Amino acid sequence: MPASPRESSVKPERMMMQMRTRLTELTRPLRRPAIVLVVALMSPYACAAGDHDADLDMHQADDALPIMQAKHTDAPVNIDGVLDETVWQDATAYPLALAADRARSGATVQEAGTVKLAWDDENFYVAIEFTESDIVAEGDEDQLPHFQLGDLCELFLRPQDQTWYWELYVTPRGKKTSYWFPGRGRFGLPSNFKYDCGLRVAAQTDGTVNDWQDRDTGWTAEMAMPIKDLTLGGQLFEPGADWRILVARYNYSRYRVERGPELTMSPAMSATNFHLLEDYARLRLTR
Ligand SMILES: [Ca+2]
Ligand SMILES: [Ca+2]
Repeated sequence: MPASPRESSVKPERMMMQMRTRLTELTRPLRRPAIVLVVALMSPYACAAGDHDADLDMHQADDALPIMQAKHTDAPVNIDGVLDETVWQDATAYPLALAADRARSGATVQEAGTVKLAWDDENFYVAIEFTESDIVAEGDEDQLPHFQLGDLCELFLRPQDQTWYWELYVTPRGKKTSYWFPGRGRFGLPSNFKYDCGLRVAAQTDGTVNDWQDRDTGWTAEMAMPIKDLTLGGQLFEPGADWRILVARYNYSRYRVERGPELTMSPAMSATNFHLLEDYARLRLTR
């Protein structure tokens, strides 16, 4: 458990701005309708219902949650944003989706993306591949509220038996941000945004960053979160450990008709609120 976050370069005015935005998100109703079950049954996610893994202490309420699998790798993962490692070729590609309430109203994903997961004895890894018409990344430092500054991949992780969770970013320019919340009820406090850890990220872009006049193709990225940071509170990070995960995307684009960025996620949530912890997928670590 990160008890003494190191100081970071977060600017107070930006911190306040992001706090207001995030608090607005949190005031949305927390709910978990049956639509989650429908999402859970869609490929490629496995579903906890019917799963008989004795290592997993399943709660009845978790049975409808999708599962996202991360396979162990013995080969090095080079965090360069290039997804040429064998582990990525073998990993399940989880598609980004809209939240279920938006999908029900007829909205469709404008620009597709996929998420892949892996782990080794040192790190938990995420690889993303996002189709992009307009790559935007106006933040040029780490530890900024990049969701207000451009395109973004956000990784959320939490141990099921605890209240705390992580929010970790990678931008198309390879910038990173690390937030840590002791619990949803302490969300928005300045200390949440001063968290520092060993997160490493890298990205590759196919297109021109911050040039709205042309049309871009996409970006890829890799994230490596040290397991020692995730397990400071005493949780295990190994097969059978009960962790929850969400990978989400902000996608700003000149070509988007609707106002503001497109928000997509894996797994699909019941509503577009990345702090709906109850909607996160169950992370299955396998060897
Ligand atoms: Ca790589
Ligand atoms: Ca974009």
